[in-house]
Amino acid sequence: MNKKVYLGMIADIMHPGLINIINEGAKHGDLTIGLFTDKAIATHKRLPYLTYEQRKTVVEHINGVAEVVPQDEWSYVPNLMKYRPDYIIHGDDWKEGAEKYLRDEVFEAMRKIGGEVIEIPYTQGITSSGLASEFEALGTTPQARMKSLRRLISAKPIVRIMESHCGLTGLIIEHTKIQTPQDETREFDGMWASSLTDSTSKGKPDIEAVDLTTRLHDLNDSLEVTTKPVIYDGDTGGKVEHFVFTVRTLERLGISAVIIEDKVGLKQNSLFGTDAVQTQDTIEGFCHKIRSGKEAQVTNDFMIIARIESLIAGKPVDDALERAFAYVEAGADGIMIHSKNKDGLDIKEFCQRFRQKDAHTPIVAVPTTYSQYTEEELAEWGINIVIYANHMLRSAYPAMVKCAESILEHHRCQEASAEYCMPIKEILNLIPGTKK
Ligand code: SPV
Ligand code: MG
Repeated sequence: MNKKVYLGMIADIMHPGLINIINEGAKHGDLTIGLFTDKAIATHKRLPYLTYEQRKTVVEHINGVAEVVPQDEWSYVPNLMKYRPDYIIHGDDWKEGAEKYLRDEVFEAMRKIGGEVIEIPYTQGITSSGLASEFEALGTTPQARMKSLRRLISAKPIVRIMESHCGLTGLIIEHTKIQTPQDETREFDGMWASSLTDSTSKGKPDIEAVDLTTRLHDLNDSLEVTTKPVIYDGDTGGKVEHFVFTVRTLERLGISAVIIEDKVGLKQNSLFGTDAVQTQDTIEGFCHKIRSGKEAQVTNDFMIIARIESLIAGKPVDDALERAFAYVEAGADGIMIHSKNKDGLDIKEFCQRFRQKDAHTPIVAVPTTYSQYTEEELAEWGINIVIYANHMLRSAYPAMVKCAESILEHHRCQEASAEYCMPIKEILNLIPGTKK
């Protein structure tokens, strides 16, 4: 019987280095490719450009590949224990740095099953991550961007969304990354086009006074310089007759989802809670809006998420649940439950009771007031998307005010520059292409 060889790969962008390792692996026996699933990748890197099925189609047609199996964890160990290969093959680039612990685990697992680790010299001059950043620089298409939110929801325990209100905040969300000791690259998954920050950055109140055309004009600045998905804050969605046009416009631009709230009349920001008049729509009225929106959309990828304002309006969790089930029945692709309570217990109760009856419909939460909970805790309650709804603007504004006050106080900008400003050199180099 032929020996069994295992090779784990993501195989998003094929290049000669990967073909080289496949050829080397096949020399030792029947080569099984452990193809990383979106779920395995999502906690460590950005999702690949191609879906699992697309990557599988490519890989299974490469000479020397006997079989393709899913690798559902970042660690190789579960699959090694399951398939018990005689050999695992890997590039020798994992001897140092963040992947070293993966290598140690693999040696230990192969020792247990009586197999061997083959390390081959890494192909110089070309890497998947190098190609991926070149790919990223090329940008995206509306369709690829739109689809990516659904992929992220199914791949990740919780999808992390940050508010963006201009091209610069878009860039921050696109590129800010931290590396954890567990070799995990943590970054934001996408952007929230907030009505509050879109209005505030124009010096206008958050009462649907800034019209759709104006907001989309500004959103285009973020779309120009990013590839990540966008969730659009659609306020009340306006009149049903208008909402159907909004859906198509957002879809055409490659926005992944619109969230509309079940309020009628003059919309006031939810965080006023019962200090403002918050009139909720009837269940029938809002279901009609959802249904009309779903009928209007062209693709299967776009999502209409129903936002429930019961807790904001001082009503009980029971009211929110009754609405949630009705909205899902009407076709909503997700539920956003909002509250301004500080303890978050109403949200937790809602999620747990909702999940008893509905295991799959994505739940979105905006923990502006109950910010003490970590993403892991929110995911535990059953939440799929967390939105940090206003943090880019709220962090920038106090810094700008301090800078302005400092100049007034000192009659010059030396102190302000030193304390509140980034160095000139940094701003000149911030945007690629500034210097020709
Ligand atoms: C927004 O960001 O505009 C929202 C969330 O709708 S909240 O401000 O909490 O209502
Ligand atoms: Mg809003």
